[in-house]
Amino acid sequence: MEHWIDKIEKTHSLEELEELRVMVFGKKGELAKAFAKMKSVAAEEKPKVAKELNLLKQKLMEAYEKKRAELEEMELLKRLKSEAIDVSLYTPAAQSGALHPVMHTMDRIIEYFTDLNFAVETGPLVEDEFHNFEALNLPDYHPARDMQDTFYFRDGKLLRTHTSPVQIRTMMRQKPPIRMISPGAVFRRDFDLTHTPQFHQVEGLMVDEKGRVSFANLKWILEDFLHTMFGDVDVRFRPSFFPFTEPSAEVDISCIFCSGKGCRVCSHTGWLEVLGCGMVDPNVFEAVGYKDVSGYAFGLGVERFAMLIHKIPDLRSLFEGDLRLLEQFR
Ligand code: 2NM
Repeated sequence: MEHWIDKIEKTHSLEELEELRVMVFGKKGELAKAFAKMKSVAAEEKPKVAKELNLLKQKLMEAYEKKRAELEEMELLKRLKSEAIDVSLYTPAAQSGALHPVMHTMDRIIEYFTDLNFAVETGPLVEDEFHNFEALNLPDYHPARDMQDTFYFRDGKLLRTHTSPVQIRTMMRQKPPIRMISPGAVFRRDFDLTHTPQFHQVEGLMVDEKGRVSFANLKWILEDFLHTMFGDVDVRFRPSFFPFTEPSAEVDISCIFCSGKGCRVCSHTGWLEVLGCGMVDPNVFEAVGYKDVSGYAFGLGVERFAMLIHKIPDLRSLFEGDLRLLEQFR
């Protein structure tokens, strides 16, 4: 029986050890057989034989446990060694993506205004006529509400044609003062060389007690904004019309392609139109239940900004998904 201890001690793997365990300690194993033989031992010998046998069993168990711990430790070390990763190994850099130039431009615009404590508000893309049109002083006979320009659903809902409904929702939810921008996707039934049915806008709104927000404030912030975005350009405000602002203006910068001398991009005018703005029309404030306030609002198209900033000549190249365009913005 003693030779089993020797066998256990000379084992080299956990599998071998398991085989030995069954042979020695199993139901029909060596120990079981030895204990069975006790029956034929003379009565006066029994205590002595039993004692020896139990001692042997204990030694075998100890040898087994010791060997098992040893082999498990070895297996673990072997596994750690084989699974180790050499972090100094060279691998080619993983292909990294990048923001689409439109989203990168959007982020820059948002950053300018959040730095001035404007809140960023968002709203649903599927809107109703009240938030998209009526509250914005666009009566139902207004051409902008035509099926030709707006994507309508059968239930009368529509895809928002601008982000202004977010201003309406924000004003109806909060009291003045309001200082917010609404970046996001908008939709119009317009698809040609210079228009896509989906594009992106950032609009802004500032409202406070009557007399505290002026056209001069609007002029200052938009001039500062355009200098931040386009550098050292001339800025001019041209009187214009929007249903939701009075007075209204469109804002031009001197052409960044020809420095205002006149070229194909600026139709030989020397100017590029980049923004619309104005003082919020009293009818809009009435629609949202605001009294004795004044405010300015403005809106811009992000795709146009992206094209001007990066001098991308063709709108379509922004949406074709051509990696040669996108790789330039990594
Ligand atoms: C523009 C131009 C001028 C505008 C107005 C409003 C609101 F909801 F406050 F009345 N939001 N945005 C606005 C004004 C937008 O985009 C060319």
